[in-house]
Amino acid sequence: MNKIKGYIFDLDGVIVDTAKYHYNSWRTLANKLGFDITEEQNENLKGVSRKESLEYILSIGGISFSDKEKIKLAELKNSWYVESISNMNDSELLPGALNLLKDIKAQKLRISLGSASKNSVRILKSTGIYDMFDAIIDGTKTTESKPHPQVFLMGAEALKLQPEECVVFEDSINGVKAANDGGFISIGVGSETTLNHANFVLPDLSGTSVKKIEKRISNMYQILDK
Ligand code: B16
Ligand code: MG
Repeated sequence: MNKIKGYIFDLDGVIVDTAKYHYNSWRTLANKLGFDITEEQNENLKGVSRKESLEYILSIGGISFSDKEKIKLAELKNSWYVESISNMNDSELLPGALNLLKDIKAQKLRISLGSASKNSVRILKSTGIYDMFDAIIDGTKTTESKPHPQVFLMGAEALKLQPEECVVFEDSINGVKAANDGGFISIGVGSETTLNHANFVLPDLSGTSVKKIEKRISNMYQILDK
């Protein structure tokens, strides 16, 4: 078993709950186009890029637009989204996220972001955790969307580590698949049933620590070695 030296975090659903802001903004767009979207449909948008999310929304409404019009619609949604996250602060960090980040830093291990969002820097800065990241890989740097492992492979590379030396925290099925396919240890954050392909699942990050994560991983390998 490799020593874990790098911790790669998805953003929405792991560090902050921006899904509710995405939902409201997509819903406003859908309503303006004459239809509605449900919270269940919003689940399918988690971890999905802005462009692909728009395609999904338009498919729900059964409406087609030209590529140029789609760019305008995505920009419009993003302007509402950016407005809604403009007042975010550290109170919106999800339980345990800050403590775990501090623990990783204290142990001199490395941290990268691995997010689809093109607004990640803004969110990390407004929640006060930007400086804790050694690398930030997000939708402004990637060409492929999860479940493609690119975002995490770029994260490991930026940390100068091999995938086997890194864990990935993810709340989406596509993100867990991306981590697994890239050769990372995947830790699902959320429902055990939904994220059953992760190496293991935590309900959230509260109460966890580098030590506890290392122990879970070492137990996992002990079982595999038997
Ligand atoms: P933006 P993650 C994802 O974040 C969100 O879950 C997803 O709903 C959103 O469409 C995507 O970021 C792109 O976000 O419009 O800000 O570029 O989970 O990959 O951190
Ligand atoms: Mg996510």
